[in-house]
Amino acid sequence: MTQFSRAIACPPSTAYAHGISTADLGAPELPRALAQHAAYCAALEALGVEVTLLPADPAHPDSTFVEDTAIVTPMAAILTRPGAASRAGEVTAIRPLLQQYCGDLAAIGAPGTLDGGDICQVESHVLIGLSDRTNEAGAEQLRRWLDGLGYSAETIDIRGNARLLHLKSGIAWIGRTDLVVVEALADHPALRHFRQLVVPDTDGYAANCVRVNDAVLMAAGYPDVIARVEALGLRVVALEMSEFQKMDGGLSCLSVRLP
Ligand code: CIR
Repeated sequence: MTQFSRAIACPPSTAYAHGISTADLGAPELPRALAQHAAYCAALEALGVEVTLLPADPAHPDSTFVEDTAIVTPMAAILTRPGAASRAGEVTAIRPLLQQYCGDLAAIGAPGTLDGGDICQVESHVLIGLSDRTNEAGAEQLRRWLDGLGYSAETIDIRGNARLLHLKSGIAWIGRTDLVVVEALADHPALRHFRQLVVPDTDGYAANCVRVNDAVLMAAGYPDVIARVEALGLRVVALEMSEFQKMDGGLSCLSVRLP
């Protein structure tokens, strides 16, 4: 499977608490969020991933969720067009760095909108979530771009599922044919060829985990899900995510990972 050697992340800024949230878990504490972010970056570094930080950006409170701004494959990268108006400008910040690492960049254009959190890559097959952030036009632009790379794609419509902001809020590919998936998505036809580790709704937040090289980064506090992933023979690195969960953010959204 793809080995990651680099990642781009962005620390939460002084405006972090003003980001979009439906979680109803209270306001995030910035010092704690910064400590959790630093631990996340240290975990990536320990797995052999060199992390480059974008400057914290108070003009964009959600900019720490950098995954939503770009999709990177081993061959090429594409900038997204985030579906939330307050996040549109975030793409500008990552563009130069991504250009430096990936060369020429494609971009999703109007009327398409697309958030990276809706994109679940499984080697050369990609699951695209249709959500309140990613519309049909954005999904179709991405599908055509992926087709040009020789990738296949399938959409999963999560609109109407209030628990899922993005597709990857409820699904993660952790290697081979293994998916961690929330109950609500478990029977979806697009997932029929996968072995599914289905997590109960009470542990739904743990479904957003990330396979990075020989380990899986997972949210701490979900011992049952962690034990089941470990039972597949995988090493788990558990990370405190409370201050990101408060702002509807999962583990995957804190980085753009690059081969
Ligand atoms: C937002 O609503 O856009 C942010 N507060 C959270 C984004 C989380 N992104 C992700 O899971 N990929």
